[in-house]
Amino acid sequence: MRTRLHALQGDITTLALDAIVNAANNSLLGGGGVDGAIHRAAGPALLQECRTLGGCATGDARITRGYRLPARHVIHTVGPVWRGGSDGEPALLASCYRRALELAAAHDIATLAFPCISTGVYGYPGHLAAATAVATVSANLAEFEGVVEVTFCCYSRNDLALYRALLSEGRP
Ligand code: AR6
Repeated sequence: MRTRLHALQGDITTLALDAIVNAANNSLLGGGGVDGAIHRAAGPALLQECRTLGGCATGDARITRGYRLPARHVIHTVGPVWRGGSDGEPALLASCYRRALELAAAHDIATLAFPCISTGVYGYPGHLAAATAVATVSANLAEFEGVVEVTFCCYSRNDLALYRALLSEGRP
């Protein structure tokens, strides 16, 4: 079977896919990191649409158009703040990936890229977050046949190495 999971290093705002995922906060009204980069690249109409959504719970996701981005849609999800790992963080992070895939499938999105959710300002250790990301997407992809290709878009070389190792371990 064709591999449906990939990792690359780069700026997620440059990817011309059906959707990119944003690591947002509960307000969905923008912020720093990848959220700031996505809002800058999409232009002010993205913020206008986000204002109509009424925020988003941690572990949940919302979808908007992509506006000036090369991606057609943005799926905004809110990762957990890392508080040591025993405050439900792994389940909440897994829920971000799962909910984003559900929304993608519901909107006929075939190609989708994730950033390393929660691993910046929110402090989630990169290796733990990568393991949860790969395990969750791998476990759920069979259910969403329309989602043909998932890209893990790593900003750092270190994250790319983590994902490459996890993805090649999963191959026969
Ligand atoms: N493309 C891909 N990945 C990126 C980019 C980019 N252009 N820019 C940063 N990253 P963060 P969080 C990576 O802090 O930890 C915001 O203020 C970055 O290297 O963006 O979920 C929100 O509004 C890291 O690996 O998100 C929230 O308040 C990853 O994206 C809060 O930060 C996530 O880092 C969310 O924190």
